[in-house]
Amino acid sequence: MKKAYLLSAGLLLALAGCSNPFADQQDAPSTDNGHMQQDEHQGMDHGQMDDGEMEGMDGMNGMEGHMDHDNVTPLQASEGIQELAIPPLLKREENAEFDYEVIAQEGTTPFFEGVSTQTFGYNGDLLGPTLRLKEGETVRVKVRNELNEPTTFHWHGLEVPGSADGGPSDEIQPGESKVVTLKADQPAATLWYHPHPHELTAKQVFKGLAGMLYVEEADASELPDEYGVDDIPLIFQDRLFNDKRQLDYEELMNNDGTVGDVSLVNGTLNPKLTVEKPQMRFRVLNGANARNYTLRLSNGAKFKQIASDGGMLDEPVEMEEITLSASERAEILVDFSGMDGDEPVSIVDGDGTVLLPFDLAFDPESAEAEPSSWESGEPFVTEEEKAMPVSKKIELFGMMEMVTINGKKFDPDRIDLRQEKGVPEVWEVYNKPDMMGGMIHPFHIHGTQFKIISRDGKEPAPNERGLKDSVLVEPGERVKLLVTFPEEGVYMYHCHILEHEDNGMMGQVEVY
Ligand SMILES: [Cu+2]
Repeated sequence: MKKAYLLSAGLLLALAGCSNPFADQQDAPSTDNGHMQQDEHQGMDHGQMDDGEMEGMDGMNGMEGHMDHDNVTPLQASEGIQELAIPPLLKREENAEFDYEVIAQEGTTPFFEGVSTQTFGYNGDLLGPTLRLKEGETVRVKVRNELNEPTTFHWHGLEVPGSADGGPSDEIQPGESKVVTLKADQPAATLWYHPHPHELTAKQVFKGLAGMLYVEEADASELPDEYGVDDIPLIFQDRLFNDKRQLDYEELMNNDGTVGDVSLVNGTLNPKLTVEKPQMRFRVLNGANARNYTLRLSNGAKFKQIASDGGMLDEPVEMEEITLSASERAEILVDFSGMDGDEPVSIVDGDGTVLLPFDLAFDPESAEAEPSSWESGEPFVTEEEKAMPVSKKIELFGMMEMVTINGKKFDPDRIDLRQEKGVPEVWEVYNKPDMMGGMIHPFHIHGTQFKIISRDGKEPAPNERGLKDSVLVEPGERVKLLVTFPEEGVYMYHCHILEHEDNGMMGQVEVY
């Protein structure tokens, strides 16, 4: 259970102003420009260690800052002041040698009254536009680095050759650009893109680099699919600001995962969402550096999960809450019809903190929604697949800077595993506990959408019967994955707590 913390009073004052994080991006839907000021941030549990303190850390000394999952900084509730920003759609280029252009750049974002917070964004000040590809479509994307440091452009969840994946070996230097070819040769899914430069990933994501990447069905969908109307991306992130309301990563970072008390959804502080349609599809991304979210509806209503990281579930699964570790996605359908119109409804976190209040633009009691449903044909994992022997073992271990996979830290010059293209193998991922019990590690593999065969020998929950590229692994847990790489190249596999990744909790698999 989370410990209760007392937040200092007077956290939020509503004032007028403008802080739509996509204000200067093309095609940004207009929003109400509410604005707010925040009192001193609650900088709990973000102790830092220097290298000296880390040495000989075999006991309990120097553990301040360790992300004990029972002791995570609580989030401040949304006051529901600003309409949620919707990332604009990335516009297709005309008369160019490429189809899309994505530029990593610096900017400023007015989260707080009278303060310009230095941020990073793609084609704008914060976060990035949504890139939509059709199933089977091939596009050429020009990527350009206008930051003052190297970056890469990683297409998280897209099954592209290693050479197009944007891993740490694919750095683009400041001022440079290149064109990558992306083929969306996989089922419709909610993916995302973010930087992946060696030891700079956590900082660049923390400062604002992330965008949604959709693979969409080639044919018309039965599901709500009007972007920004009844089909809405929700990027949940927590951020920690310093006394000057800056995202000074070097000052604020925590080697065990930088967590903050400030909740942002699509980069909006204190968001609310005006809901126009009774049946809504939310594409939820945990875009945090480290925090796990457990999301539910404040009125206790159930919702349906329809997709996991890599596409549609076997069948829609009715849920009361969903837990997503860093980088995981879920598509959910919320049916507002029949809800009590007098009772406010919000998306809340596990401890009940309001993260996204809804403002219903219709009377839910008289509204009707057409529920979507389908039934699974075959079992998601066949008996044959379940009987396959484990051929690759992954052991996740450690915390803070002392994180390893199979006892080793990342070495760009070392290939850790090899696997043949198109040949499925069973990976067993074990999260080895330590003397303090251990912590959750979200395990991500590039270049593949895998199936979860089992968790500690048991079938995964119904909402995990869908393709995945990241999986939450509890301390002491053994998760078996069925992994197939459809393309060739060198791919990363790593913990998606971005500080763990930067600290070397990463390996390389060569697909031949
Ligand atoms: Cu980790």
